[in-house]
Amino acid sequence: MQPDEVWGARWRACAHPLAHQYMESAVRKQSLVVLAADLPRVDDLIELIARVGPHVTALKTHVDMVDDFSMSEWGRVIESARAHDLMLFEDRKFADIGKVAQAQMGGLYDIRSWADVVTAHSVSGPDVLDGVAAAWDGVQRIGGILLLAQMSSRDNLLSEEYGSRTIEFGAASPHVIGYIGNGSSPAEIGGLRAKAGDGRMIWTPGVSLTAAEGALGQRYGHPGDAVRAGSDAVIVGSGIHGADDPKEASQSYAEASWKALLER
Ligand code: 6AU
Repeated sequence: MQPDEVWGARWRACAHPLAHQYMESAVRKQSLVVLAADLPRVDDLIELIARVGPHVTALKTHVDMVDDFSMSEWGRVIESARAHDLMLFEDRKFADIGKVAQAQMGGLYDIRSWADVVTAHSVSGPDVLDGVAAAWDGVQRIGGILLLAQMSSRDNLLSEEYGSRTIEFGAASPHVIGYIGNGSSPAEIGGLRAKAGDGRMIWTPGVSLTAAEGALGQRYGHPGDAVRAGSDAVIVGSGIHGADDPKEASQSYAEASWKALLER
């Protein structure tokens, strides 16, 4: 199967090379699953990648929650992700002025040197996007930004108007590959898709095959419903790393997401 047959207008309208890299990888693996690897130890991260790597397309990290972080230990995570053909996605949620976001891409974690994709909030205005991109530029790398247009957590403040303004920023920036949408609500995803058009992806956390609610206000919807409503990637954390058999769980999420893509 070729990516343009499977992805249709999304493949043709998304211009960013990393959007195509993601869509190709999803076709190779028959999976739209992004692993939210929210674990605090490098060895556990590497073990999880070894188990589920064949069934997921990207590794989403929160590098600042890793207890035993050092750049050399992190190198092992990067190496094992690359060995499993996973894009590296640091969910840093940059939200400061452009100059500070640029500096924060460096620092202790040196995110600019290894992340292919990062998240940003639009609350500070569009310059955060240029700050992040300037940091990648400084190390001669290209990366893509996902802007948070919606969130999955209950009572969040990202209103419909905020989402629309966020899409305006995203449409105007070549660095934005897509938006984070609320995976727990197919109606919200559908609304976001109508505004975002085919030229940007939507990646959705807040999905589970088994739970309707998570800890501390997290909400969940079915991954298949999210994809049918217009999501291009389902971000799954607890549903995989918290399962008795993470490999089997990753296969189930991959199947549900892939089947839904072929149906839409
Ligand atoms: O599947 P879970 O609930 O265990 O994990 C969900 C993951 C976490 C969150 O940091 C992230 O998805 N997330 C995000 C983003 C940007 O990925 C946005 C959001 O609104 N809700 C959310 O849970 O790693």
